[in-house]
Amino acid sequence: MHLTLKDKIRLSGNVTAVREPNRPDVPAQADPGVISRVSEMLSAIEARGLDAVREYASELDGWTGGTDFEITPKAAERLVAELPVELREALDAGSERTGNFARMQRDRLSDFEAEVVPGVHCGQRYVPVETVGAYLPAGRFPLLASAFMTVGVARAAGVSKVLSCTPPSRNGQVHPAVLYAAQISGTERIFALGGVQALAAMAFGLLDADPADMLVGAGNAFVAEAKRQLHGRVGIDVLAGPSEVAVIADEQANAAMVAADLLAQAEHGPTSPACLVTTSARLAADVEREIQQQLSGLATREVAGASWRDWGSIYLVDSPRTAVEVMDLLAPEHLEILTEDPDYYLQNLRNYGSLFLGEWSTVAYADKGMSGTNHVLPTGRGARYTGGLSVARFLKQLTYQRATREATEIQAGPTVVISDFEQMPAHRDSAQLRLDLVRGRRT
Ligand code: HSO
Ligand code: ZN
Repeated sequence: MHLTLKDKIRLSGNVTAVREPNRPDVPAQADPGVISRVSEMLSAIEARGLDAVREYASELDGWTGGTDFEITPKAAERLVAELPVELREALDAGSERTGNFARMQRDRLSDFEAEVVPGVHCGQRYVPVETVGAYLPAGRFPLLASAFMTVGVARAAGVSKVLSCTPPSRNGQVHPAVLYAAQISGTERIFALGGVQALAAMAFGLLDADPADMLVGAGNAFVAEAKRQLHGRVGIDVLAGPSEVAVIADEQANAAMVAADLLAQAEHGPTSPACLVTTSARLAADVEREIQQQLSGLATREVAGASWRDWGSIYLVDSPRTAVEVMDLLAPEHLEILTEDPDYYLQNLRNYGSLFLGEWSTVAYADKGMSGTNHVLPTGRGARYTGGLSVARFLKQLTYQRATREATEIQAGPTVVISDFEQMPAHRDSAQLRLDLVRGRRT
């Protein structure tokens, strides 16, 4: 996340780069090798079905079983029993909170019918998608709360069938905590299947379950590319790149807090951008120092350190207004406001995935499901045109209309005129027929 020259020209105030990434922004397009590999895999799976799925699973995940990837209820019970009670309780809390917020959002999406011109009624209904396939990653970090955000929110929307896939570990089982999180979120079935082969199997209906109408859940670059290529054929949530964080902080912010929150997202992977925008030169220097200090004690310092070194940025701005302009250009996935008047930012910012107001809100809470908002959010400036995953994504906003005989004049006349102009006689006829009937020229 950094400001290009073009961005800087668009700003009305002054900005000074205290530190800029030494790498360019992550390209929006996947690399051509990934694109062609994914397309090859999807074609092979579509042509050869489960046999191809099994071959990829054994090549990529060391799968030694057959073509039945489902975790049986018995195996699931055994795996879940291994988990510490404390972890289960924490997951229960996150799942419940995320579900509650999603249900509150659901209750605020309303169906309606209204008379738009005399005799013509239009309406909208929210209808849930029927079958959702959730991908639950278990790579470097299992990101347990992802099940709440995908499976759980789909359920809150009223989706009746949710199946989940998560990559198998070397013994052919799945991560017990991922399994538990998926179960409490309301998945019906869970399969030990990872990556592109998992998404393809769900989309093509190869898993002895209905084909998924929609695929959700984050994963690596291959998973994101598979969703991109399947999009249209199925619905998707968002195309997520590396996790990002940005912070707006002023003179009074706690530098240790700012540093900790920047590092929390830098920890995700060696290409996770973190950006501080501040009105205080002193704070900028303090945060840089704090980051180096905290890094030295961090078990994930290699990843987080690489991220900060290559993708970290700090900008000094002349005013809160410039800070808003900068952030609206960067459109970060997560944005924390550690300033005196956070509400100023709530009222003025337009582009972010999720906003964290004041020092007692932090991204880590939301990441683990503790605030209740969804953590599946747009990255790579995607927040310019979309919000994140929410209950609304699983609900199709459907419309309908009904008209009275008396409303024929209102609709048919102009339809005839437009159809004639477009030279579409069949359209004209369907309007004219009704007009003739109403005018008694035809019976
Ligand atoms: N920051 C990630 C979500 C997450 N992090 C879950 C940790 N656990 C993407 O928003
Ligand atoms: Zn995170």
